[in-house]
Amino acid sequence: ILGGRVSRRGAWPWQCSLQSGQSGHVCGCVLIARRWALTVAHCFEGRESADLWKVVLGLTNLDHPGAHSQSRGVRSIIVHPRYNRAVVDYDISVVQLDSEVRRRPPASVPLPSPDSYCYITGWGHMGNRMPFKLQEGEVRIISLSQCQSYFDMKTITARMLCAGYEAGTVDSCMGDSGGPLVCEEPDGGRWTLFGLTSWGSVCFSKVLGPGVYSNVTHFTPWIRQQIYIHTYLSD
Ligand code: 4AZ
Repeated sequence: ILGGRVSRRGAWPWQCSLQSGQSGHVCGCVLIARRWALTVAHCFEGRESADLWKVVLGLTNLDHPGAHSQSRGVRSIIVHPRYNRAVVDYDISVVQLDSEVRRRPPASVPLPSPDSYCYITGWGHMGNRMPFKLQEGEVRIISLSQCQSYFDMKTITARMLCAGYEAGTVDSCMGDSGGPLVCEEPDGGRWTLFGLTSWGSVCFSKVLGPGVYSNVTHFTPWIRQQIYIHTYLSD
């Protein structure tokens, strides 16, 4: 996250870190049920085997997991069958944990409201350094047509969502991928998951465009279907 600030411990309880044995933190992820998390498909490129991965929850400081953190193995990785690496379309995957976590996920019945307060969170690049402490940044949803106007070479599809901050001062960056874009209802009500950090031309630019997120609302039926299939129809 660029232009954000350090988050308070426990402020974003659904945020998880997707880690591989060799490299540690690779991507962000979001808990959506006690055994299920979402992330983006591109995190698994070239390493789709579940046993390479673990999911760590309740983390603030990557360097000091602490007593609040919980780690789970991955039972299955379900990459969207239409994921297209070249154009970063359908950039989403569902991750089944090997056992339940002791933490409640956010509400995930997305109903966008233009004046919601939205936040991105993650341990991604800050421009001059990688943080150990989870960062948060406030962003606004940008319309698809306005977003498309920044990108000549890429098409903004209905599977995407763009978000940024007026002068391009807050953005996601490398290492934030797969993490959440959540919005709070204007009256200070529930938090809803709208996006997963996916791509952008660069980090932090008012000229080259805002960050692009996978549009979770678009994928809700597919996510529910995968959870159903893997919960009730597989061994
Ligand atoms: C990345 O490389 C990345 N500013 C993530 C988000 C954005 C750009 C790049 C959006 O993971």
